[in-house]
Amino acid sequence: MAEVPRPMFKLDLPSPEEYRKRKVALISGITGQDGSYLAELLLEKGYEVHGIIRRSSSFNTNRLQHLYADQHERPNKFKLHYGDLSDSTNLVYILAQTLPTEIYNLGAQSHVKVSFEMAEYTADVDGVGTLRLLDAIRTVGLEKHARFYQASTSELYGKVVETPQSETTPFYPRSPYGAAKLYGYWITVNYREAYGMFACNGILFNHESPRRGRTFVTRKISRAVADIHLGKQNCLYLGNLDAQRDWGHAKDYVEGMWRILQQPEPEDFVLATGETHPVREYVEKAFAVVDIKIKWRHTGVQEEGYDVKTGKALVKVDPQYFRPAEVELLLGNPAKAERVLGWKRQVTFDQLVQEMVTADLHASRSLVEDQN
Ligand code: NDP
Ligand code: GDR
Repeated sequence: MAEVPRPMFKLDLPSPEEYRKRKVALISGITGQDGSYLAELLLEKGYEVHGIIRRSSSFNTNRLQHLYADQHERPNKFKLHYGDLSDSTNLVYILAQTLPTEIYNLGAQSHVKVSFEMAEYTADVDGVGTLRLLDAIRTVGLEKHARFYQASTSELYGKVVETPQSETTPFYPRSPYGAAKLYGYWITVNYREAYGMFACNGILFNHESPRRGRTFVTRKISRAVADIHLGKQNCLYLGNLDAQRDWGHAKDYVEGMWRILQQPEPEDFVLATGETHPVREYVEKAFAVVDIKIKWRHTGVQEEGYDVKTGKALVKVDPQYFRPAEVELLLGNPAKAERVLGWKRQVTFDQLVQEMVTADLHASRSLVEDQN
């Protein structure tokens, strides 16, 4: 291997084998859906967990509240650090301060539709941000000590080239988000090959939960179903009802991330359920949880979903939610993860819908009580 001008400064570290006897994780994107589940999982496994959070004028640690509450029972086990994937110096500082054995890069501008409006920012954080973190690892001399997980995505596949999509399917991203994540994917592969880093991509298909952000379609639907059922909302407005997704539960997927970093060799893995469902099926099943049967009819140019008992339209298509370029079909092949990692999704599609609507019914009801 050719000589490279890193690390910039050498920390006095034990051998990689000795170093890895500790269990210390650093998570970017810890305040997000996956970050919160992963932090929980790693704490349960006895890790010391550090997370990078962005400074915000409003409260952004809701998903981590319960972990803070546990602080007194687990002193020095869970710590948050202000930082940002756009700030290299800060990443170097956090790495030198925390000395992680495993680094999970989950931070991202993760909304596909928003990426069309904030393309440059998305490229900077999701693409170059991955490079910044990888370079920071080398800068502090941790490239042989720490393992690196990159949150890659089924959005890399984009336009359908083949299904089901596996580790060998060619990529064809369809959004600035997908294109930025493509850079993140390849720079991770490149640093593995160039510098012998234990750096892996998890190519994860959509995964959801009651902690999913409310602008993603599953959570938007589950919350609307709860609010419509409780008389707080009249109608749900959606975009493309025919897009098909391979939806699993986030809790299962963070277990897969951890397993990817426990392998003897660094490799890339698809995590998926192997099933696909259209958005309209999610809508139908979500309304069924509150005993509403939805049927579809065309009104002029757009379609609407109505309650078969009352005839009232509860779902309408609003073109503002269409994307300039759409990913029509995602269906993953998790065979390699099942074989090598012994990983398999546990939560079925029906269980996922049930859990999300039930949680939103509870959340929506609590809000009513708060206001009363
Ligand atoms: P979320 O949108 O819920 O969380 C994203 C996280 O990234 C948040 O903690 C957010 O912080 C943080 N973040 C955003 N911008 C920056 C930045 N500039 N610097 C540092 N952190 C930042 O995403 P998910 O938890 O759903 O997804 C986790 C990762 O996995 C993402 O990278 C996503 O692209 C990827 N992915 C997700 C899939 C899914 O189905 N959920 C599937 C495949 C990949 P804040 O709370 O302050 O906004
Ligand atoms: P996606 O998730 O783009 O797959 O990216 P999202 O839930 O946003 O969309 C899924 C599909 O539903 C269609 N859709 C709508 N989507 C949203 N958000 N809002 C709507 O009103 C609506 N109506 C229909 C979309 O067009 C799309 O086809 C998610 C993110 O978590 C990414 O970060 C991750 O990489 C991929 O999943 C895998």
